Amino acid sequence: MDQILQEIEALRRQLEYHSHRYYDLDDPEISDYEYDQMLHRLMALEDAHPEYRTPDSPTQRVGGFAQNTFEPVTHTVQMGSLQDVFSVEELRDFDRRVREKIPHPVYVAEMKIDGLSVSLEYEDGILVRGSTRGDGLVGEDVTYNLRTIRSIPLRLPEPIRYLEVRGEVYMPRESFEKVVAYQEEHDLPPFKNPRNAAAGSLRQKDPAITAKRGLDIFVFNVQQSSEPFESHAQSLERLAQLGFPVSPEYRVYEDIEEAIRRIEEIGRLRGTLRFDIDGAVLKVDSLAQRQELGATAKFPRWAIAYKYPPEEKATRLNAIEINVGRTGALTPTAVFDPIQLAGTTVSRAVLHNQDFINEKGISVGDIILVRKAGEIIPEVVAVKEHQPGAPVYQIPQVCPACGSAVVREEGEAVYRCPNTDCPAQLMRNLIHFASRDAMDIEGLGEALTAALLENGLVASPADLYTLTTEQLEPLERMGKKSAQNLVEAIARSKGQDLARLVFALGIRGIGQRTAELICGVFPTMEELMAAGEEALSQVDGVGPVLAKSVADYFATPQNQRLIQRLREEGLTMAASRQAPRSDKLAGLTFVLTGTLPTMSRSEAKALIEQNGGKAASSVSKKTSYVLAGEEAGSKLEKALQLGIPVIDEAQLSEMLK
Ligand code: 0OX
Repeated sequence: MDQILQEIEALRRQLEYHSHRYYDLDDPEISDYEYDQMLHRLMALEDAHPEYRTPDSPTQRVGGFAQNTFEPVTHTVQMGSLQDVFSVEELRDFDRRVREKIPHPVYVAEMKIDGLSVSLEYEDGILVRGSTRGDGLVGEDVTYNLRTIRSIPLRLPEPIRYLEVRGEVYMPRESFEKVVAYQEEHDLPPFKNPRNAAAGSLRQKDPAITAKRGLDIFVFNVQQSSEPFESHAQSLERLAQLGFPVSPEYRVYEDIEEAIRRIEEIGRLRGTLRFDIDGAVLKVDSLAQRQELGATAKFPRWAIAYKYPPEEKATRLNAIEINVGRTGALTPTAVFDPIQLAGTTVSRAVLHNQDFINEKGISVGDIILVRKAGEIIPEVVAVKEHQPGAPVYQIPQVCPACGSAVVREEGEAVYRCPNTDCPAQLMRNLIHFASRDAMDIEGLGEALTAALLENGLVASPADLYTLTTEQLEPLERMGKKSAQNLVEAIARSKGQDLARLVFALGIRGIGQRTAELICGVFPTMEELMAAGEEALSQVDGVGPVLAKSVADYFATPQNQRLIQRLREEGLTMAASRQAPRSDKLAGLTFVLTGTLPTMSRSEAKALIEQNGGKAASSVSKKTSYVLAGEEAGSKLEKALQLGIPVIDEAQLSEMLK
């Protein structure tokens, strides 16, 4: 046999063995470093000899060579959905309807995992395709992403001719917390809840990103199989035997009341689980009886979903904090004794505005009811026990940051601090100015901005551009290198185009999209400043309110001075002619090397950045792709060594289509 193939197969056997020791036995024999080296060697060999790549190779767990196509997949067996009910009485009605046809049904009660339904297809024991549920009839091919989920077997212990299983991909709470921290640290848009995070992760083009998100799965149904089954419970047992993680702690009942007690118990256990559930499912066990019961136009008659009400807890409201936002809006936040809700500890909730507080009659010291309705941010439902005699909380009439008298404009629900020099507003403004979608100044986060303000180093976004490494170095947790990096990042941001700058200015109501629309019509700062309310309101997608907001902003002398200073510092005051922005490359890091056929390196870099990607200067394990042209040198070699995929200019263009 070919020597290369022999080495490939030996590496696969070793990697499978060590992965089993690490993940299943929690008893590794080799270091992570040694494991990674073997894996990268295998990746490099498979890259060099794609004819030897197999769908069950350990390299499939980390992604890297292929992109998901999201091709439509027509499900051979429809992936139906369940009828939802919200009361125990409706479960009894369901049982009565079942018993009209089946006098003595056996039921299976399961948890309803809050994730995304997927189908996994195995041929001769090999996972050949995985797809999302879609509308139940047609889903999308996400095979490469699903292969990165560790608990999904790539190869079954027996070469079963054909098997299609259905399961729910979810993000365990532990993974979710890590993802939240990562997104925050890298100024990336946050996910609302584990379900959204799982959905976003499964819909990544690049499986290497999915691989890092810590997804997991529970399977709960055999869709099709070359092996016959008589009951659901029997099929779940078989799936467990084949190595699938099956529906957790499912139970079998002959009495509906016992099944209901179990469903209520699952409801109480909800907060203690490693994952989110949004209900319980009750299913008829016998597959023949399922046939007999059939389905309505929408749902099967043999199964039903019971949805739990959002978990609520009582706690003491200890304080109400007031935060001053970028536009001066005063937002009250409830601070209460920590409680466990949906598996996480919470101690704060937004109170929105004075009307919300009045409506619920909230005072500090009250016992309040808090719930988490699927979102990270919890909400105050009601006051449970009012502190006798305490008046309803009033938002202060002066700004807590600068002491200016607050104003509430007609038709607005919020109080605002009118002082544009207010330190709290300035802080929010600077953070927004530097954020990823605005000027994208890497490294300028909340803590550093606060330090710059406290030390009197900046009082306006324009001051950022005069900062020197000497001024930065003495700041806490700031070394020579990071000071240098920050100064460079600030200088780089001068090249951002007009739309980013306009968004960065933080004009009230002007988001990224509106800024782009406006700059499409007024492509220079001069034209934009001269435009006036009337002309601005003619821009497609810009109504009179936004037009007024922009015109007012540029009519204010203080803002005109800011623009003038930014111009003097050398910021770009024109819209770019480059391809439109997208987030197609979000989360991907590229390293450029060699001469590209049609683009200069800096054009390619701008293109990557405009589409949400990053361009780095050296190849490391964090590199997603090396973009190589002619006469590529050591970076290309390094990429091959590390098994990092190498693409050319045409492939980059393909990714942007
Ligand atoms: C879940 C879940 C979803 C399978 C065939 C028709 C009903 N989210 O955990 N669906 C089903 O059952 C489907 N069971 C589950 N456990």
